[in-house]
Amino acid sequence: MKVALITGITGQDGSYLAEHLLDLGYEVHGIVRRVALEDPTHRLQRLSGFIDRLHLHAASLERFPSLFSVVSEVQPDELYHLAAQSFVSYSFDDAFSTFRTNIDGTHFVLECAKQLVPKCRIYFAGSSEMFGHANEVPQTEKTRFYPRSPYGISKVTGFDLSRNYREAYKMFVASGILFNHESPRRGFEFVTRKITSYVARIKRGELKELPLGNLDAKRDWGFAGDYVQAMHLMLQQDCPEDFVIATGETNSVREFCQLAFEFAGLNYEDYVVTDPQFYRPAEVHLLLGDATKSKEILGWEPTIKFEELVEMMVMHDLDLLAS
Ligand code: G4F
Repeated sequence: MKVALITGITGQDGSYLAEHLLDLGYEVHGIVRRVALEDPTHRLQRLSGFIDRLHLHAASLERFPSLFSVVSEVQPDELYHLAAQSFVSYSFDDAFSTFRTNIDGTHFVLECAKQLVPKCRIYFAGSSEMFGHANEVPQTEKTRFYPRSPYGISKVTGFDLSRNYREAYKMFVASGILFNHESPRRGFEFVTRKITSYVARIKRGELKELPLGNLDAKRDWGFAGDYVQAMHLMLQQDCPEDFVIATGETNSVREFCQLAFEFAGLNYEDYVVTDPQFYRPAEVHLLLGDATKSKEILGWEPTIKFEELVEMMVMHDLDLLAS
C-alpha cells in the first residue's frame, strides 16, 4: 500500500485529494495545526465524511522540527505540499507572514524530504498567480512569470526552490501550475464562494446587496475535484515535470455574478455594488491557461464546465441555508 502525506489536508484541495487517494487505495496521512485537532467540528469540517480513514499529525509549516518528526514517522512514498497562505488579498496586508509560511514552509518540506526520504515523490502547488501580468495569452509552462502580489512572489520562489531540489539533488519534485479551481468546499473569502453564498442569503431575504471589488477581472475557473486528479497523475510519471492545469476558458467576475444570480432567479444588477475595500493594490487582469501538455502527457482533461461549476456552487449554498 502506497503512503501519501498531504500538507494542507484541511483545505478545499487537501480534502478532495485525500478522498481521491483513499479511493485509489493509499494510506493517507495529513499535517494539521494543533488548534485544528482541538476544534475538529469547525476546522476539520471538510474531512468529516472520511476522517476515520485518515492519519492526522499536528505540525506547523513554520517549525522545521515539527515537520521533520512527522516526515520521519510517516516515511511517505508521495508528499503533496498544498499548505499555504493562499488568499491573495491578505498577502498585501501581511507580506512578511505570507513569505514565512509559503517560502520557508516550502523550503522546510523539501529539506525534510531530502534528509529523510530522498526517493519520495513530491508535488508542489504552484499557481497561475505566478503569471500575474502575463505577456502572452493563453499561458503555458513556458510563459514568463510576472507576479503581482506577495502571494504570487512567494509561489514563484516556491516553484524555483522545487525546481532547484529537482536539479541539484535529483529528487522527484513536480509542480502543478493550477489556475483557479473552485467547488462547494471553497473558502468564503474567495470571490466565487463569496458570490454564491451571498446569492443564497439574498434569495432568502437575509441580505440586500453583494459588495465586490473589480468585476472585470477574468479568471480561468475549473472544478477542484478535477484538479486534484492531475496532482496525483504528475507523481506517477517517469520524470518530474511542471504542468499547467486549466480549462482553457476565461470568464469575468461579472459573468460569474450574472450566472450565479440567474440560477437563483435573480438579476445581479439589482444587488451587486462595488466597494473600494475589495480592490487590490495591483490586480491580475486576465488569466487563461493552455493545458495541452497535461492532456498529452498526463491524459488529464477537466470534466466540469464553467456553467456547471457555478450551478453546483449556487445549488449547494441554497441547500445549505434550507437545511
Ligand atoms: O477569488 P479570488 O480571491 O482568487 P485569486 O486572487 O484569483 O486567487 C486564487 O486563485 C489562484 C490561482 O490562480 C490561487 F493561487 C490563489 O491561492 C487563490 O486560490 O479573486 C479572483 C478575482 C480577483 O481578480 C479579485 O480582484 O476576483 C476579484 N474580486 C472582485 N471582488 C474579488 C472580490 N476577490 C475577492 N476575494 N473578493 C471580492 O470581493
